[in-house]
Amino acid sequence: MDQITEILQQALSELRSTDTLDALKELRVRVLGKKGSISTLMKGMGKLAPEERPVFGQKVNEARTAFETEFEAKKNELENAIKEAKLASEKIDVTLPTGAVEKGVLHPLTQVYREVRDVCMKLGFNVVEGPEMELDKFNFELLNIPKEHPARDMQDTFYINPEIVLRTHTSPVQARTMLTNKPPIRVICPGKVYRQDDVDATHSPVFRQIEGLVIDKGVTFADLRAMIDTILKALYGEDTQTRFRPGFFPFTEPSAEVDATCSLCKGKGCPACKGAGMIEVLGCGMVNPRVLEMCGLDPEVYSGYAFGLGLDRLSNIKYGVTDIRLNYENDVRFLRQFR
Ligand code: 2NM
Repeated sequence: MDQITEILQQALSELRSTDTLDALKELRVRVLGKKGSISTLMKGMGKLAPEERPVFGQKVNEARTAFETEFEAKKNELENAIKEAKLASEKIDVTLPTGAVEKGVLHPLTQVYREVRDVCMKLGFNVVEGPEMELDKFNFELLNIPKEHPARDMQDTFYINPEIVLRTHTSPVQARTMLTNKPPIRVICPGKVYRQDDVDATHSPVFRQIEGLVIDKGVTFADLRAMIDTILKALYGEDTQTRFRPGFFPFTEPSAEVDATCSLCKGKGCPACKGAGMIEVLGCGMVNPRVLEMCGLDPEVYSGYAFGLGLDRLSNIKYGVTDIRLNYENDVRFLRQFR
């Protein structure tokens, strides 16, 4: 009986001075394992008188339970200490200053798009989008671009099949809008358009456009002039002047090409405007009555204007960029400059 107490006290004292999980496991084997001190006690039971055995057995079991209870407590204590140490070592001070993080910038075409969109939306325009694969009917037919028009040539237009093209402008979105909405209509249609052009400094087979359309009773060329003036002043500065020259588009009559004061030299003349001080920025006109009629609107009741602008051209003029390809190459050295 004394031996049991002694062995238990010995085991418990070792347990209390153990400070690693490995040493703890090793101690457990030495005490409770097959050849452990407590197991060995049980083996010695045969030497006792039969009437002594139950008392002895019970005492050994109590010793085992006492050891196991303290063992579990010690194991928890060590595991918790390890966890605490790990948490302490992984602690992050979120208030410490960091190294400088470089922020991304909006692509110049996105910036110019948003500027034009915002000024139009303030004036009551809605943004409408449409499919990039478009029916010939919407891309050409309803816009008064007849079958023999050069724009329809395979050389200029990407055909998916004889009836479906990659849209060559966003005007088909406006034809769809006229067919499905009653005036007053005030929309801008932004998006990608496609033309079979060889890539060079001023041409890309895919580029971005915004077209605007206003239809109502009594809309005049003066309204168009005011609108174009407002957009170009918002984009290039309040001191920007505009000049309307006669032009031709099948879907507008009369049509105009618009020059703006060169934003780089403020009209003095520079390489960007070839010394002229003004530079062509967009096309526009009064919607051709034939287009109104084909799109389901009575030209005796309604009139309207439309304009179309290329975002690449507008952006390159604004920032003095001389090659359209830079807009599509995503060279960070180019993009970083639009902060
Ligand atoms: C331009 C120039 C002039 C235009 C016309 C239309 C529509 F659908 F109303 F007929 N949409 N866009 C238009 C007019 C586009 O781009 C240089």
